[in-house]
Amino acid sequence: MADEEVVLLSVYPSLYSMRVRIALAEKDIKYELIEENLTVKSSLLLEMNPIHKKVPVLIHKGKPIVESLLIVEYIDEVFDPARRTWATMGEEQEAAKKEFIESLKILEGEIGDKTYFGGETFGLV
Ligand SMILES: N[C@@H](CCC(=O)N[C@@H](CS)C(=O)NCC(=O)O)C(=O)O
Repeated sequence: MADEEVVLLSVYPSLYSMRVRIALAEKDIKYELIEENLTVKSSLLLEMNPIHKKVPVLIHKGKPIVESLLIVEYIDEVFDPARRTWATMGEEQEAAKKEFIESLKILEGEIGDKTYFGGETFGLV
């Protein structure tokens, strides 16, 4: 599964960290949460975010992603079932296909007879 080896360096009152935790929860991604103490930063935090030394840091398969907005974008792209339908093989790919088809059914149900999600004209939605 793509959610193997996901670690989040976080700190409780940080809204930036919460943003990432919400994205992980929405995608139902299992991860290890490591709560940092920002007065005594861990060697892992300093290694994974050596320039800014800030949380949140998402570590996926040993590689760090920093900046909460970029992390959320990364989560959306990498853990999207559409990507996993071509980026994986075997059982994981089959599971991704099923998940993707279920997502499309939800979208089809929502769009109904409209031409676009936002109505009859093309727009941001
Ligand atoms: N732009 C960053 C901001 C991250 C940030 O400011 N994190 C704070 C906690 S809320 C931090 O780690 N501060 C430690 C420090 O400044 O030394 C993001 O969106 O991830």
